[in-house]
Amino acid sequence: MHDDQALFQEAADAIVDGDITRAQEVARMALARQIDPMVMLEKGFIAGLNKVGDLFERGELFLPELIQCAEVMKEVTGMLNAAITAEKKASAGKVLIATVEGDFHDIGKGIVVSLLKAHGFEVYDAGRDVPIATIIEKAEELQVDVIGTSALLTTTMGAQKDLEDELRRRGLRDKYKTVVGGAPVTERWARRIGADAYAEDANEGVKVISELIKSKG
Ligand code: B12
Repeated sequence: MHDDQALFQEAADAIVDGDITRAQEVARMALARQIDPMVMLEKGFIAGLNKVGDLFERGELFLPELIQCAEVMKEVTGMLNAAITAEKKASAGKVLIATVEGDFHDIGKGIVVSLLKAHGFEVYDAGRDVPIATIIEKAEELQVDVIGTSALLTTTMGAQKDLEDELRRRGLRDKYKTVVGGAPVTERWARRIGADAYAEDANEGVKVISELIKSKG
């Protein structure tokens, strides 16, 4: 709808401007209009954050501004994630999600966690900057079906490979299904390191994790 388009644009602009008041207002409007929170995130706020990333990469925006934009983004994803989690169903499987060690990016991970919960998965969010040993200990403690990791930096993606190697070394590789995600991560990377799956975004994440759990039997 035309009005929704205008709201998506306002959402993106509020993120680029790092304007918390405007962003909260837009998020509240979206909730009141009952726009699907995932659509609002993807077409509005995430579009804005991607623009912020591009400006930062081109040197047109600096770290303090990037941090400000990210804080505004965290605030609105919190508001919209709460709306995503509203519908609860029976357990569809247990999933552990973490951002790997050295990596503080957790906005995307948070969206994946919320959408999985909304689809009835039992999700344990291990947080960000999580060492591999902690990921494995938590997976063992909670007896999860799937371990999902997020990496947003080319310098931290290697931890996803280290996780595969460490699971194998401990004789645990066949016990868990693994899925990897994050902006620099690709299907090819997943295959190369021996992960079971890759997902480009939260929607695809829910789909592939459902398939992985089915294939576990
Ligand atoms: C916001 C942001 C920050 C924030 C993070 C705040 C937070 N709490 O998350 C702050 C300001 C802290 C930050 C810091 C840094 N950042 Co930064 N950041 C970004 C930015 C702009 C957006 C990331 C984001 O949240 N995107 C929106 C979410 C929704 O998308 P997403 O994370 O990709 O997640 C989706 C999918 O990937 C997928 N997914 C993600 N994980 C998983 C996991 C699973 C299991 C599944 C199934 C799916 C899945 O689903 C998600 C939802 O659809 C990106 C640019 C970009 N376009 O990616 C740079 C970017 C990632 N940052 C970058 C850099 C360089 C840094 C710093 C090193 C800057 C510095 N000089 O200090 C630091 C590093 C800090 C650290 N050690 O981690 C670079 C990385 C370059 C590289 N090649 O590695 C980027 C690409 C910017 C750029 N173009 O230069 N950053």
